[in-house]
Amino acid sequence: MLIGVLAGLFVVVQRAVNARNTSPNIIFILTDDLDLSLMPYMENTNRLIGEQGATLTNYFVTSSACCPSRASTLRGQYPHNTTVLENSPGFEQFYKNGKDENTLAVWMKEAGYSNSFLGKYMNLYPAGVERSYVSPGWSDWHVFLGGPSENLYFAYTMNENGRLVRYQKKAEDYSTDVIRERVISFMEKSIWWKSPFMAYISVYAPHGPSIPAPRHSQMFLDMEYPKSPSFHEADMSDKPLIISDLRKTGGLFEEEEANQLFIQRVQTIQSVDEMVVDLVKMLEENGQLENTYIIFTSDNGFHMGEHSLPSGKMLAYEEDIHVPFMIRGPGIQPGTVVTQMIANIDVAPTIAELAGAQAADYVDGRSFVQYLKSVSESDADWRKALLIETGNLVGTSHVVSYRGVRTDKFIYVEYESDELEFYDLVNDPYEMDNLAGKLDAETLSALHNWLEELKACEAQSCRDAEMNVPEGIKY
Ligand SMILES: [Ca+2]
Ligand SMILES: [Ca+2]
Repeated sequence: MLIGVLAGLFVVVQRAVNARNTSPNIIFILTDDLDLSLMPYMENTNRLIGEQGATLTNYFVTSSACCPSRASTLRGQYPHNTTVLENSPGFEQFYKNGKDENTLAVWMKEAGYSNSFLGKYMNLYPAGVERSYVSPGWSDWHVFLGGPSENLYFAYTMNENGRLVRYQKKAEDYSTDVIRERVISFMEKSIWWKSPFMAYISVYAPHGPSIPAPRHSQMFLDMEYPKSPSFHEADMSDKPLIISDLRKTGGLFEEEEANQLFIQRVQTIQSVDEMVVDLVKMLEENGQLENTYIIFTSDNGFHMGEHSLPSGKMLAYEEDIHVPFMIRGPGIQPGTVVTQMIANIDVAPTIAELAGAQAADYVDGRSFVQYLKSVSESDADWRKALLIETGNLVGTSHVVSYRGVRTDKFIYVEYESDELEFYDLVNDPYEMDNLAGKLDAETLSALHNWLEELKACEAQSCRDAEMNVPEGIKY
């Protein structure tokens, strides 16, 4: 009898608590330059996020350069609409063009959320503004001050809610660990105030120079980089000159160099993997785990010797644009696999829908909540293509930008130099054989016109253009 009354009372109290806090919390973990080859070494992340929720097997970034990707993620727009197509001037461009005034954070704030940004906001932040500047919508702000030669693991400066704090080189200054402390503290405060929260955790790991926390520096020393068939691609005669030029500039990336860099990258992400354990534990202890979406992804991929290129990113090859994405949370069945072609421009509208917030009208992307909550192989209403676009590539003697369109079957890329690439992704998934020279004039013209439509699109016209696969593409 007593137990029955207590249980009844518990239900009543629980309902009252739920009424005050029914909006789900959002934790968004954005790594920097983490590519798919590293995922087998994120054991806790796989176990606590991926296996407990959904894995997106066809998730892409619409630009594989840091700043364009970050701007697209925050606003749900293609780079030509965020106006950030390059890493420099990066943040300054975003701010100057008024794009920083309205991002996901603002939509979430309007829906009653407390929002924290931790880590790397945008390249070269805070160029063009006061060093104490905090972007609109964020109630908690712990952001690296960037610079032309960024090393944001040790000896960096952070804007912490308007106060500039310099970190040194001691073990406890390691940036991923500092972020972990700050985010846990933000979550504690939000839970105490019964405020739904969004924590946007933007770690620097494993961006180069990949420096692990001291406690991880002796781990994984015997690892070998998993080399794909395109590693040291022997016949590069099919590739555009810009690609050959990148190769000449950097020299051949030797197998031993690839192994060494891979070891450092695996070591550097271990602190992120540990953070995931702490976040889940903290949520569980506070009864919030079942009311929180946790997302893990990366701002761009990375190549290390594929197509005989030196290590880097910013290109339209799969290694650079295809990145990991996993999400757990209310209504998502463990083990869900989402195969639709989803991109960083979809993240902001998706988080908004999960949170009950209103995304801005300017958004180019689409919410993919429908695929998280019920498994569907059908993509009748989903996009058939994605625009990939990047401005001037840094570090080359040629100033080159490109635009490309990727479907499930192929990718077509136009460089500013008028050089073209076309890969049959079904029969040539490693992009070894550029077929652009073999396409007939009609197909080339159809592809070119489609790309013209995509690269000028805005909001609904982007979603329409993504559906307009030209007929009669022969290859
Ligand atoms: Ca990056
Ligand atoms: Ca080839």
